Amino acid sequence: MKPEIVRRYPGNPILTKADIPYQVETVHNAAVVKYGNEYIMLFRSHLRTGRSIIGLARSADGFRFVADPEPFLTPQREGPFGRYEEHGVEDPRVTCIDGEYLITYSAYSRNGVRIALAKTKDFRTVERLSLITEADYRNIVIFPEKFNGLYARLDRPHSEISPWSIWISYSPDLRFWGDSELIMKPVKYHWDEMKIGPGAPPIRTDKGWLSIYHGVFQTMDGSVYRLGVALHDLKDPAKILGVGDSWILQPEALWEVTGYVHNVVFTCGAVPEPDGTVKIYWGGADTVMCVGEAELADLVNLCLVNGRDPV
Ligand code: BMA
Repeated sequence: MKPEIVRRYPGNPILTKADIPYQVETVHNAAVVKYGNEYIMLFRSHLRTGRSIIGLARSADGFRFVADPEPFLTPQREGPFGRYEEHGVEDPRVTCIDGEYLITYSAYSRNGVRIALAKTKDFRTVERLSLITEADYRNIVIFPEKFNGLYARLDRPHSEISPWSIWISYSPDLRFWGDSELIMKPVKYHWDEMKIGPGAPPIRTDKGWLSIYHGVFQTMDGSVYRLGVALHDLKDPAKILGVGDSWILQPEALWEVTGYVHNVVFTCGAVPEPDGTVKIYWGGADTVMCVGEAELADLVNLCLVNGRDPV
């Protein structure tokens, strides 16, 4: 058998609802970052209301995680965030920049889905900063470095006219965002033809910023969520140097093909390691958390050799 570009950890799934000390129905779509000697995972969980909260788990090796006794972020009931979080908080992403950990997450309410930004220094307390989009955005990842003094993020607005594409925006203060530009689109009759969206916050490599994104393909049996890679210029992240033609991961394990939503692998985080590998974390079927390892150089190569057009 040919080796897979992403090697699944044999102990998958690494975190499930059975491991969580409070009542949840799923554990999925988690951000993972290194914090001191620990790996911190912020995961999404459905409650029995059908709405989501965000929990936290810790690990010494990136594979075996133990959940904290209480959830990390639950919908705020009052104030400016309360108005936009009443239906739940979902799919966190974490970026470390200037010693602070920035958390973006989807905030759902009767007013639609917006992206909220929070920060933490210690993964014990969390401070909400701002709602950084209007309605109809999901999947926002912030780059771990500034460009010409500006923060940069990959955006994913909803649009029927130019379906679910990836944009870039910049900000001087994390609050006001602009100079937005469309940089990558789904490709017709390709594995990512229906929707694409940023997955893990971009990872710096010597050839460019590696972005692991998700792509969706519509079948007679519903949508299939897979993962792919794109490479952005180190100095100008709006410039895409290449997009892999093939997916890097598709639902295959039992807990990826069946669960709360079948045929889904969905990433919100990946951790580069000093040995040139990267740990990629993904939710399986919106139900459990999984991890796999890949060589960063292989992922970069996939973008640069016979890639697909970005737009
Ligand atoms: C997307 C989001 C993700 C989810 C995926 C598959 O629209 O809701 O959180 O993993 O669908 O259900």
